Amino acid sequence: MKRTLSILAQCIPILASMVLTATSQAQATEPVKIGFLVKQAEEPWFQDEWRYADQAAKEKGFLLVKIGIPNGEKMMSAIDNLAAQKAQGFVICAPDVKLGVAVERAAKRQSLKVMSVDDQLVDGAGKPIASIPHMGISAYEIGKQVGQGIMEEMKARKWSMQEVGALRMAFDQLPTARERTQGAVDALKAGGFPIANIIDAAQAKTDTESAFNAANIAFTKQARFKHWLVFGLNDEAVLGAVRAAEGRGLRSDAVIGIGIGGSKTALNEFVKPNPTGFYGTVLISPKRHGYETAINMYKWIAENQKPAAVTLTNGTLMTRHNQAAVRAQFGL
Ligand code: FCA
Repeated sequence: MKRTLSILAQCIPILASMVLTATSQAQATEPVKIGFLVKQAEEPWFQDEWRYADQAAKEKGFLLVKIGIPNGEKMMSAIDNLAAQKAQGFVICAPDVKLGVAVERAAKRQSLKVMSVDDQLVDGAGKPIASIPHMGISAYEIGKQVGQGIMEEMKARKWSMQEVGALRMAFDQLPTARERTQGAVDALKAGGFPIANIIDAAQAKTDTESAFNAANIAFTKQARFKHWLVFGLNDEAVLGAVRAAEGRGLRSDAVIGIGIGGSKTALNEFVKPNPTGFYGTVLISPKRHGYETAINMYKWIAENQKPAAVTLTNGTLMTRHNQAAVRAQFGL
């Protein structure tokens, strides 16, 4: 009996170490799986982001799970779904930044790492959640580039500013949208544009259709202007307004619109044989936002390297004339 006990005692550490080795092997071989959740999967910008995130997955050999999350409910079930599939983390552009606390809580509960892209998540008081790493655009600066671009083109056309309206396509509940259009407004003011001629058109959503509807109302109310400048948070906002202007007979000789993005929405306009009121866009980088965030998340999971708290990317004005060169500069 004594002998059996002593053999057993000798075996325990061996058994324990076998169990430990098996567990750590399981952890080491558990494939890295990363979610990439976006609020508007049909928007070309987000399609591009996904495409570049896929490239990162291929390069590093991790699995990428792409899910569209048009509302809070879909977002919460996507996070649960990722946990059920044993993902270790996700990158997110939420349908509403005020869902920030819910995102962070769900991620913690499921032991998932989380970082945000494009739209920075905020807490109940509207303050950015510093513990969630973020990659976004330098919204105010990029907005200023938009404002300077439309002012320059307006001056080149020698329009009399008194006859020009400037349409701000507004989506003010989203901080990055507010900052972008504020940058443009400030550039207009700095260029001497009359403040009274800046007109707001509030969009219900950030897509082309909502922009079209909002702009139509504004154009009807402000029929006194002969020419229009148009700016907003993205290419869809400006495109919707440009289409609404066309419906009222205002074409490329009467409208100067500059968007933000530079994905297919803008490129489709540039390849049309005749220029439209969609004069240009500030190209931002879906490659950095898709590829780099996915790589950052991978390194966080596999190498325990937490991404920088905030990374802001910049943009370059692109028109139909310089599109190829500017895109090449961005490695697109
Ligand atoms: C926001 C906008 C998108 C895109 C992105 C960088 O999420 O809604 O259209 O501009 O920022």
